[in-house]
Order: sequence, then C-alpha cells, then structure tokens
Amino acid sequence: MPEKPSESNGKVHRKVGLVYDETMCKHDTPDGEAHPERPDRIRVIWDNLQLAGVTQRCVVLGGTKAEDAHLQLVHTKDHVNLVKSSTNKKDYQSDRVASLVNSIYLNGSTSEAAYLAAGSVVEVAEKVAKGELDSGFAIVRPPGHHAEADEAMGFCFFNNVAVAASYLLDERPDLGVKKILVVDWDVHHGNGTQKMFWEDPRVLVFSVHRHEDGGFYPGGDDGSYNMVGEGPGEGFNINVPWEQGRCGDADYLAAWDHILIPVAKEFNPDIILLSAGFDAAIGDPLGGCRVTPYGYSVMLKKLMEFAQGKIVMALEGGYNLDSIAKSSLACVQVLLEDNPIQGSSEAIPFMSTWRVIQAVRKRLCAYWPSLADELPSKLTNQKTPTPIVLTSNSNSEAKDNAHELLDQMSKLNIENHQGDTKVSRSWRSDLSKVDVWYASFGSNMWKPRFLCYIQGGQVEGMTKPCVGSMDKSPPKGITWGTYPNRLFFGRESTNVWGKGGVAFTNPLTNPNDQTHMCLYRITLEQFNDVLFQENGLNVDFASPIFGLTALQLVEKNGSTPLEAALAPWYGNVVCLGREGDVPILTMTCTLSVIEKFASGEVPLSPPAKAYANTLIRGLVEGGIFSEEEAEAYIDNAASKPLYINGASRF
Ligand code: Q9C
Ligand code: ZN
Repeated sequence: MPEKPSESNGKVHRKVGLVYDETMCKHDTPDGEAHPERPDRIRVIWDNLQLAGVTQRCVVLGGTKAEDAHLQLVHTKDHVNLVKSSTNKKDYQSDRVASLVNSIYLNGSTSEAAYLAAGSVVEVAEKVAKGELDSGFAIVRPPGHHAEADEAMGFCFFNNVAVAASYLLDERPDLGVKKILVVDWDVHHGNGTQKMFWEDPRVLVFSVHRHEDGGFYPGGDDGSYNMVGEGPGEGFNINVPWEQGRCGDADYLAAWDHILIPVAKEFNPDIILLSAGFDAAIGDPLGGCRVTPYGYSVMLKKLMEFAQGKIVMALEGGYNLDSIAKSSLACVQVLLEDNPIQGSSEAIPFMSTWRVIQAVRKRLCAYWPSLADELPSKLTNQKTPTPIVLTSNSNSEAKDNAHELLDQMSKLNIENHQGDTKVSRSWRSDLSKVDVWYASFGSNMWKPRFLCYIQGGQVEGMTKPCVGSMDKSPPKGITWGTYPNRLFFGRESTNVWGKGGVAFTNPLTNPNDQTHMCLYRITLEQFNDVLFQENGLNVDFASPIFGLTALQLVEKNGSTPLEAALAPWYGNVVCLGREGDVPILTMTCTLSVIEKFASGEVPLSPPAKAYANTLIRGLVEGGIFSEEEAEAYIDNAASKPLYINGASRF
C-alpha cells in the first residue's frame, strides 16, 4: 500500500530513498595506484548531500547484499562465482594484464562492494515499486552498465540496474511492474544492459553516449542507432550515439525532447530505472562532454512526468569529484521536488547532434509513430558548427582527453556558448571567497618567481613567461614552515626551466625528513590558476580542478590526487595542516609517480643551475638560510636516493 507522503512545515514532499554504505569504498586498486573509479567518488556525493542538508529529508538506507539467485537472473552462475571467489585470492596484481584489457581491477573487498552495489539498487527498486518510497538514489560502486552476462568490464562487475529490472519483472509479479524504462545517461554506452534485454519488450533500454563511430569506449558497433533489439524486443532498444565530444545541456535536451520523451509517452512505463553516470558532466576527465548540474536536473525533471515519478537512480560512472557531487545534489533536489536549481542553457546543439537525432528518429519511427514527423528546419538550422579538432597522435585516453579539454576550453569564447561562460564566472566567484595557504618548496619560494603565477611575467632562469592568474591581487600574507616530507628533484627537463630536474615533495611523511616551505595566502581561485600553470595548462578553464568539495576532502584525508589527465606532474594536492582557520595546501606528484621515481622508471635528476639558484634565493631572502646553508640543503636533497618505505601515508 502506498504510504502518505511525509509532511513538514505544512508542505507535502516526496519520500526519497538514499542508499549509502561506506563499505563500498573498500573496493580499490590492489596497489594503491590512482584510478578514476575511486572510493572518494561516492564519499563526495554523500558528503555534499549532507552538507546541503538534504539527507535528513530523505529515507536513508544502508547497503543490502544481492542474492545469488537475483544476480543469476542476468549473469551466468560462473560469473557470479568468479566475482564471489575473488575475495579469497592472494595476489590481485597478477591479473594485471587481463584487467588492463578489460578496464577492471580487484582487491579483497571488490566482491563485497559488488554484491552491495547490486543489492542496494534492488532494494531501492523494490521499495519504489511497492510505493514505500516515491523515488530513490542508490549511491553505489562499482558501477554496473558495462557488465555482461559472463563478463566484468569497464570498471563494472554486476549489472546493478539490469539485476534490479529483472528482479521486479521475474521475481515480484505481485508488485505489478510490467514495463520498465531504463534510461542510461552515462557518457559510455550501456553495452551490458543492451545485451541483457535485447529480446525483451518489457524493458525499453535507452542509452545516450559518446560513440564516435565506435571509437569511444566500449567501442564497436554495439552502441550504434541501428541496434534496435531483436525478436519480440525489436524496437525496444534505442541508442543515441554522439559523433563527437563536447556535447552539453543543449545536445542532451534535444535528444530528450525529440526522442526519449515522445517514446516514453507511448511506452508508458510503470517505473524508470536510471543508469545515472555523471561522466558526461562538464570537467569529467574521461567523458569530454559538458552537461551542467542544471542540465541533469532538467533531464530528470522531464522523466518525473512518467510512471508517477517512480524513478530509481543508480550511480554508474562520473570521475570529476566536484562535478559528480554537484550533479547528484541537483538530481536529489529534483526528486524531492524542491525548487529546482537555477540555470539556463542558451547554447545550441551541434550540427552533428541534429544529424544523430534525425537518424535515430528515422531508424525507430516504425516502432514509435511519434518519431515519424520530420523535425522543423527552423529548429535543426539552429546549430553550432562542429569545430575543427586538432587530433592528438597519441592513442592514450588521458592524453586525448587533456587535449580535448584544452580544445574545448579555448573555444569557449568563439563558440559563444553563454551557459559555459556563466559556469566559469560562478566557480571563480565562489572560490574567490575562500582563502588557502599555498605552501611552496621549489622555485616558488622565491617571491618574484611566485608572483609570475599571479601577476604574469618571467624572471631570471625561466625560458618562457607565465600568463598569471585571472585575479592578480598579491598574496594576503607570506610565512614559512618546515614539514616532515622529503624534498627531491626529478624529470630530465621542463618547459619553463629547460634541462634538469624540478622539485617535488613526497606526500608521505617521515620524521627524519624536513622540507622548508614558503607559504602564500591566496584565494582558492588563485590556487587553481597556479595549479593550471604548474601543469602547463594556462587556459581559462570552465571548471576548477580543485574546488570546494576537493578542499573538504583534502582537509579530511590529507591528500587528493587530481584527475591524471588534467594535472600530469603536480597532480596531487596535499594538506599539511591549518594556520588558524586556513588550510595549508601544497602541490606535488601522486604516489604512483613517487613509485616511478623510486623505481627509476622516471629519472631523479639534479636541478639545473638557474633553477637551483631560484630556490636558493628564495631561502636566503626569506631569512631561512645563509647562501652556503641553502646550497647544502639543495645539494643534499638532490643527491640522496628516494626511498618510499617506512613512511606514513596521509
Ligand atoms: N583505452 C564507466 O563509466 N576506459 N566505465 C578504457 C581504454 C574505460 C568507463 C580506455 C572506461 C570505462 C562505468
Ligand atoms: Zn561511463
């Protein structure tokens, strides 16, 4: 029996379930290596919901483990047993080659997390189908939509959403769910879900994804619009395959208005299961698209018109912590029927978007008459031309995405996507209100050099100038500190300094190590501009790489590896403590890069003279050392081998 919606302050609102279980954070890489599908993903989502005060207004559920019988509705017995038995393995690194090919990794907690992820989606789906909840969001990992009947892939082990759909249809006829709409807005094609319901007309699977003619993960033809299902399921599989990256709110909403929504009206589902990956979000290092939290909220709001708003969201991908936290909050606010977040999308779809939408409508109109009409040309003529993209000759995904992002950001102004400019303006004004101490241990210890990152320009020893920060106001304070981290020099050459190593500090502490650091009090906005420049990205990004959520996280955990694609060398922000209310942050390399330095895979290399002199000047002018002492300090750091044992991890 459906329960009455809860009431507070006389305002009726909907019962929204949230599943969060910290146990799912235990699934991690066996060797601690950085990976985009990382434990903090679900933590930041949860923390941000708490911070916004929405968790108290929801029904909070702990995780539930899936039953083998339910998993076997869509997976083979062998596959279920393989995932289950992975708990007892001794050596997880031995499967490295296989896992690299299939984009998965395992540790001793993977099985438990995978059972919880699937079971939790089943639990929310059951409660929504029963009417105990109006809707819900299962904040789970590992994700599910790539997992096939007999195969883990794409960071996925069990197909959480598919298990829940089959459970409702096959195990709970008493709940009266006969037709399920699966909407998959993760930036990757939901290949697993497509296969599992290929011949099943009870489940309409809709996936919108970056496809690029099969060049984007998971690749091949599976994600093409020609894949419409077979047998009784013919017409019940709809793919919207983007030809390019950089798609945003305008493109997604066009697919909603001209494909998904008319079809959903005809299909008239009893419940909607949403494969809610947030990797099409702006700033995502894997997706290269630009959907805003506002865009997600509108897409969800449009789905609320169906199945009496019975929507079960399950997290899939999404790898920019800031973006996934904000997008998730925007969605939960829609489920709660709060005043939706403000925003506007004045951007126009790409030319390729209309091409794809028209092709999909044509391919599927035999099954869905509402797709038959030709779209008015006054609509499809409004389009943004596909910009010329410089193609990278590297096939590494990280590099392509970094390139893609740079390209995307540098075109913002000429494309006149007003939505983007607004996003950019608002992150800057938010972060300009927060102060941090930036702790420098390399050339930035010399104030005139550091000021180049703020005011722009070039000092002695630099081979090229810096553009500086958008906000050029000088640091609000300067002080010095000594920290138990090891200073060392590595790499053979850099853009700014030419040949020779540059300074890094080990994020691991050891009481025997001492690094002197010069602290500058700057805004978090300026800190991001320093990060961009330190990593060779002197462009105006539409989103910060180190935002407020990341700041909270680094204060809690000590260290936050940034998206590897964005920050190849100084990609790790480390919190060294606080000075009064203000956190002390430094930037160095990630632990996996430390390991490469320690193993010799990337060379340690002493600093060139001009670079070393900059550090020495900083230490001398800062009153820390005499010139001789400063030279000895640098020599010592440059000549000792780097050990990583015996250190404590932040
Ligand atoms: N060149 C989800 O978002 N990328 N999975 C492999 C190989 C794998 C994404 C790249 C991306 C998997 C749930
Ligand atoms: Zn994805």
